[in-house]
Amino acid sequence: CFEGIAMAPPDPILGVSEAFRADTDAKKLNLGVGAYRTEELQPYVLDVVNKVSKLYLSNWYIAERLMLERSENKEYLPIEGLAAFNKVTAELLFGADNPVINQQRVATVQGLSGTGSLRLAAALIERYFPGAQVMISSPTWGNHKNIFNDARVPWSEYRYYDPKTVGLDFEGMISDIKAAPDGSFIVLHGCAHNPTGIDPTPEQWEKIADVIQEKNHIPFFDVAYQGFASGSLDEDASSVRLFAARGMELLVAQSYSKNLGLYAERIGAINVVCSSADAAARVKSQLKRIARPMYSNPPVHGARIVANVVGDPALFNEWKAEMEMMAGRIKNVRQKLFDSLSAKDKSGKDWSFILKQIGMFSFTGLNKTQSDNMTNKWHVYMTKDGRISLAGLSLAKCEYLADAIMDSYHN
Ligand code: PLP
Ligand code: TYF
Repeated sequence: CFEGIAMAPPDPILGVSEAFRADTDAKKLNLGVGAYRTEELQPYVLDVVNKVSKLYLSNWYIAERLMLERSENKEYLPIEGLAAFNKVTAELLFGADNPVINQQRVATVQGLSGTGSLRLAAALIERYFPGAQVMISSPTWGNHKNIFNDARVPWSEYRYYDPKTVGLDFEGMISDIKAAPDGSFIVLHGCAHNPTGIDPTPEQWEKIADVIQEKNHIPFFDVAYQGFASGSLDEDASSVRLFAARGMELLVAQSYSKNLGLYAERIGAINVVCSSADAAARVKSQLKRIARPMYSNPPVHGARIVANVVGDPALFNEWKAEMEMMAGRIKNVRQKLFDSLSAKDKSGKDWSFILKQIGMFSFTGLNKTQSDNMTNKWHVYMTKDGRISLAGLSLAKCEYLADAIMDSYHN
């Protein structure tokens, strides 16, 4: 009975890593998936995570003793997740003194990282806002479409990227959000837009909030890079806080994959800001009802790591320093790539858009044929939309990458 099932296509991002692994050339470079690497291009476990995880992982009897001291065991978590995690995650996002927190207007439920949290929110939309339109940016992280498709939530796109300037099509964005039916859900990347690396300016965020408010739309933030974009947790949350300060209802999915390097732990949350504490309690009860038949309750390990890092002032400061270090390394690589491209390109092309982009990714403006040349001739693995992950690049490889881009771009 399974004979009739066709082969599914590979994921356009994760599939790039498979192709990379199969390449035997020593020069190969994986700029496909957005995952942080060191200057030596090795995966990085944050020191703070090592410190906290060692309580559970390293030495069996020390771990056992510490867990007993902390009364930590492997019992099921409640459906909504670890209370200490849910508290700190909402506070990190909004700021501990934010009125939405003090007034208990946020329904926070631990999710299976950013993806699982988005999926819970999509199910909430499907159940309680039947027929509502979700608007996503063109382009966006490819999984957004899969998530809304599988949740049977209709979506359409608003203009975002302008290929002429390799910048933001702000007029297009505003007019498409205006044209959406009243009460649509507008998916916004809180910071470090994936895949373009292009974020609105603070003034543009205000105008976006104006239009969303005028139209009674509901902002739906995807925050996968808090602290990782600018190096500051507060600065990267400023878009979300701007909307919350206007008293708007909104949704925010959070992920700790990138900023704490907890990719495989699947730790994140969905936060729904409501207009009253009473509504927040009801929304939370419904989110739990959605989670229950999907996966029953979330895993505990990542939640404990986040709660312990944020709950300990020394570890929290250490985390912030490590995030700044990671964000700083990416900024240095960005600068070096720009310098190398500008020095090599005799055509007078302006590459400064690379410096204006923020976060892990850079949209190079390379088309599919050019991206294919990058991979086939230069062994540089990247997604076909022209995105490169600067987190997978070292200073030492910038010259090589610039040569590859020059060859692909001008030939
Ligand atoms: N949303 C965006 C825009 C992303 O780039 C990612 C990937 O990092 C995610 C959500 C969710 O990733 P995860 O499920 O690993 O938290
Ligand atoms: O865009 C990226 O590269 C990251 C990682 O299905 C990722 O967000 C990519 C694809 C995917 C899950 C995570």
